[in-house]
Amino acid sequence: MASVGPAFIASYIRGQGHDASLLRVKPDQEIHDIIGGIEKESPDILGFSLTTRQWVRAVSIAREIREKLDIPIIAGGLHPTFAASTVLESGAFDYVCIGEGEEAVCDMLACLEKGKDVRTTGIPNIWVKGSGCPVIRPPVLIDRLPFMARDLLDETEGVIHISTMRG
Ligand code: B12
Repeated sequence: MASVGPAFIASYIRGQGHDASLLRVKPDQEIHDIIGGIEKESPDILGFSLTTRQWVRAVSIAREIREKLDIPIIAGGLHPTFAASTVLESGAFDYVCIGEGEEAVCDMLACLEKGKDVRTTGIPNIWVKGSGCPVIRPPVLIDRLPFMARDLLDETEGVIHISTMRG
């Protein structure tokens, strides 16, 4: 399944001068292999894109990553949107993105880049562990968004993506 949400975020943040890469975790992938893949990219921040059925495994992977790597982790996608406080209470994630992530992630990266505290800055859609629910942005105007970064999706066959809903 193509990771449409992350590919849209990647395209948007690349347009603002950031780098982005995608690590697709396979169903039977060992934790040391996952961590090796992260170390290879050496990111400043790690994001998990999650639906509810991915949650149980994702939280255990995030906990193992925390033990081995000192890196902030943000969770986004449908499950963190529907169950933000549960995701933060798990202790495995520093931030949750509620709803659409393009502008929220970009604002967050700008904040971290300036060495500012995301909690006190108050970024709409970004819930920081231990603080209150953030202000939620109105849906983005999709015509203003660049199309998703298809190079991340590792598609080997001709594929056409059609998304009939978002936001
Ligand atoms: C298209 C779609 C599908 C397509 C997926 C095609 C594909 N290539 O991905 C198909 C038809 C295959 C499908 C299948 C299923 N789907 Co579906 N699907 C959708 C739908 C309609 C749109 C998803 C989408 O692409 N949106 C567009 C992108 C751009 O938005 P997005 O993914 O939400 O990402 C944004 C934000 O969430 C956020 N974000 C996402 N990831 C991250 C990560 C980080 C770090 C951050 C900061 C932010 C962030 O930023 C993104 C950009 O703004 C949603 C409903 C909806 N309106 O969201 C249901 C939905 C996601 N599906 C759902 C379900 C249940 C399923 C199935 C399990 C159904 C089934 N029983 O088989 C399967 C699972 C398939 C799988 N292998 O995972 C549920 C998930 C519920 C939940 N709590 O998790 C939803 C929400 C529908 C519903 N209301 O029940 N689905």
